[in-house]
Amino acid sequence: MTAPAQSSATRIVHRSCPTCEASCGLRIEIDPARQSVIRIEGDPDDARSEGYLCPKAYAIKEVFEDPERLKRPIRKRSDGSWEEIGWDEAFDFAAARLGAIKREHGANANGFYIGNPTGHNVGGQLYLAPLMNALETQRSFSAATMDQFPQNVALHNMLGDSWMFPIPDIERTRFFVCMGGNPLISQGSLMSGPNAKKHLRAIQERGGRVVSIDPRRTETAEIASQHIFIKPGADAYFLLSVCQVLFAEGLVRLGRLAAFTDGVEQIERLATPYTPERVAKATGIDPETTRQLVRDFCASEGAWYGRIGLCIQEFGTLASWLVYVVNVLTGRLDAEGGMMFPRAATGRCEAGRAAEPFEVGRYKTVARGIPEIAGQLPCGVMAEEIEASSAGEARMRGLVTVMGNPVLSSPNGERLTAALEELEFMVSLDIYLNETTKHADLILPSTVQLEHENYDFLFETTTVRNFSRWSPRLFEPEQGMLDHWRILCELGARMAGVAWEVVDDMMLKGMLAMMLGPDSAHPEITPEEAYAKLVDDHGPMRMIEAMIRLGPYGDRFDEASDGMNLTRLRDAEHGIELGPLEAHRLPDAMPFERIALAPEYIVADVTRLAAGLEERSREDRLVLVGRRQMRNMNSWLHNLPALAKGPNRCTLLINPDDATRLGIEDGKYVRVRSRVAAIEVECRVTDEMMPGVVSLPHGYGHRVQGIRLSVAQEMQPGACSNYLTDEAVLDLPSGTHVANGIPVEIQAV
Ligand SMILES: Nc1nc2c(c(=O)[nH]1)N[C@H]1C(S)=C(S)[C@@H](COP(=O)(O)OP(=O)(O)OC[C@H]3O[C@@H](n4cnc5c(=O)[nH]c(N)nc54)[C@H](O)[C@@H]3O)O[C@H]1N2
Ligand SMILES: Nc1nc2c(c(=O)[nH]1)N[C@H]1C(S)=C(S)[C@@H](COP(=O)(O)OP(=O)(O)OC[C@H]3O[C@@H](n4cnc5c(=O)[nH]c(N)nc54)[C@H](O)[C@@H]3O)O[C@H]1N2
Ligand code: SF4
Ligand SMILES: [Mo]
Repeated sequence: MTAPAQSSATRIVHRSCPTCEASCGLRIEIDPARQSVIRIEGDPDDARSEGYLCPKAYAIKEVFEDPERLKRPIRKRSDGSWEEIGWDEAFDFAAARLGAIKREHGANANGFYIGNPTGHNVGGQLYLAPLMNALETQRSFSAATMDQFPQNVALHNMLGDSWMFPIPDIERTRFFVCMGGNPLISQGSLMSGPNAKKHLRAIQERGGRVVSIDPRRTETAEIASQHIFIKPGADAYFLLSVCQVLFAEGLVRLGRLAAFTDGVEQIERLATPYTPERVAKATGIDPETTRQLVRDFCASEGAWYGRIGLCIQEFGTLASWLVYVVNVLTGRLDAEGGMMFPRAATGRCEAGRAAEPFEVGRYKTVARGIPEIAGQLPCGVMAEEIEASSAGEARMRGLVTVMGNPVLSSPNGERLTAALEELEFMVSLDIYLNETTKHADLILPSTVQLEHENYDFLFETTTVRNFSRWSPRLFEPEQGMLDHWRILCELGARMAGVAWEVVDDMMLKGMLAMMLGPDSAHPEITPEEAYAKLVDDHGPMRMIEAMIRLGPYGDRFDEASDGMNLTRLRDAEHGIELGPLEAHRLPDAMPFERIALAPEYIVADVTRLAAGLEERSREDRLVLVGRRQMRNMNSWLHNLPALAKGPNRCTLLINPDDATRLGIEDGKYVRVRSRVAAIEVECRVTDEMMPGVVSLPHGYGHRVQGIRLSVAQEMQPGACSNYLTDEAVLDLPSGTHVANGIPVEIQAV
């Protein structure tokens, strides 16, 4: 492979792209003297991405160059304008205000919201702890309750670890069923792997099949061997009918899983009434299609995968759980070509972990009495928890948002917009003055991707191929800029009244004490010896170093061994390739001794499902689902010209029959109304939509005053689909919101 020409003043550096889960390898040409990026290409030597990249790869350059991104803390003046202040003053201000609220009204008078990019930044993720410890609040919100939380709940109850995701063995499978996901666009979620199109095509090229089950004929469905329309929210009915067919036709084969799985008979009892005929009206799927799909799946090795379309819906936990049940009943869990468990270099999926208790209802929301579930509250209740009219004296008065834009990404954004104004104090860790952070009293901006080092921490547990990757800092940040971890650590430390260095050391030493010592798996080294050997003085890479050296590929702090350590990791320009996923990791790698196929907590919700069948079979209301797009990442890439250019993308897709019935024309604007609000959007009439279902992307809605996103406002303002999302409707076992399957009315305007 010949490298492209390069001038002598420039340098080629490699790092991974932190924008989406795929974590593609990038080859970046920079001019160090000018601190500028000249070119971004896919890294052909990255074993996972092999040179692939998508248009969003340019986000790291464009965010870095964006003149509107914030570089210094800004504080709101009493007239609503903003002034830059120093870090010292900013930290003191935030700590004093949050501290005062805590003292006067109790810890729960503060709350926090954690947004998606936190998962893409190792420092952000690891240093949430000091802030949370200082706040001590039960009001903990995050994007998880608009995302994968039903899957967490299912896995917690089945395997004993909510973050132990089985990942489709996309590189080897011969039959891939994809429900409620569009990997061609998302690049695979909880199936993190670059170039989904290549992988799906390869399945077909080796004689296998790809089946998409989705209310929209998505980009993935377009290249699939088969696409089946399903009515939104009906997946649990459909999956129970899949189980019914498996039992009725004698196709249940647990294989080696049988030795450590409980609850098979109970699943059979639950599934028996749900014949494909009985659920056909509710799902919109012809019974013979279901039967044939089940037979075909069983005839070949395969992986049955479900993603966000199955999560943010009325029966999110049941649907997510049943996907895993189908994989177990067919012996595809933990098997080659099926769904397997990655082996993270940081060792988070190894034998010997204790199961975390699954706790529910230790506390409840004030306004509606919604129980906490494993420490989470639904993010869409933030507004009612803030409003004096709903939560009274026990209301939330202080809020910290960390890399999140809940006004656009969580339910009933208009209500949240108004509620945020009622807060006594709000501080946002964010790089933009946007729809959410404009309500803050203080914004704390961090360095951006090219200005800090990173480690792909979360996605080594969700990858389609084992890898470990560190990414270097390419440019020195301007003086006075801080990394995420420093900001979070220092904010927590100031609230606790200690120096951030002390908090940083305490965290690390606490971790080492848990991992090492006489009774641990590593009696050969003491926590003190390990501490002395760590390369960095501060920051997240110390914790990563400890995890890696004690992890499955690590050097156990023995420099003579050829195992992984931080120096070797940092020297590996293209990341460290750790091979394909391995089968037969269960039961050792899960905290439970046996798979609980029918956990009581989840099975209890089948009653709610059963009660809804008749109504679902009858109804013919129009419902709204979401849609991801190649050049978006949730709400935050619209201010980047390279990604925002082109025609309006915030369009409502509607089936021609529905359009004719409602008198709607292609290209015209329509008003979409839900129980909570109405918005106006441009309409596209297309038979890619299932009749009765319309689709709108989320993350738009930049036409508001007081934000600094002029490119987004000019090029892709759109309207906010989550203004329509009803915060009152929940998937009960997980407290996750229903953003897919929202009943709407549509009118031409
Ligand atoms: N209707 C509907 N709603 C959805 C979804 C859906 O499918 N349909 N999907 C849901 C899902 S899966 C998710 S994950 C959520 C996302 O929900 P959120 O995480 O709340 O929203 P984002 O748009 O990702 O907001 C990211 C924020 O982080 C800031 N940011 C980005 N990069 C950096 C950085 O490097 N440093 C700092 N300090 N800040 C940064 C951005 O400015 C922005 O404010 O949306 C959810 N909402
Ligand atoms: N380009 C791009 N990539 C992204 C993101 C992005 O915003 N843009 N966001 C990232 C994030 S945060 C996440 S969580 C992942 C999500 O990754 P995916 O899960 O692949 O997300 P979507 O593309 O939203 O796919 C959801 C699909 O579910 C379908 N659907 C809706 N309701 C139902 C239903 O009731 N049943 C069924 N069976 N299907 C339904 C929708 O039509 C849609 O095709 O993507 C990540 N990658
Ligand atoms: S697919 Fe994701 S990780 Fe790969 S270049 Fe695009 S945004 Fe970056
Ligand atoms: Mo997400």
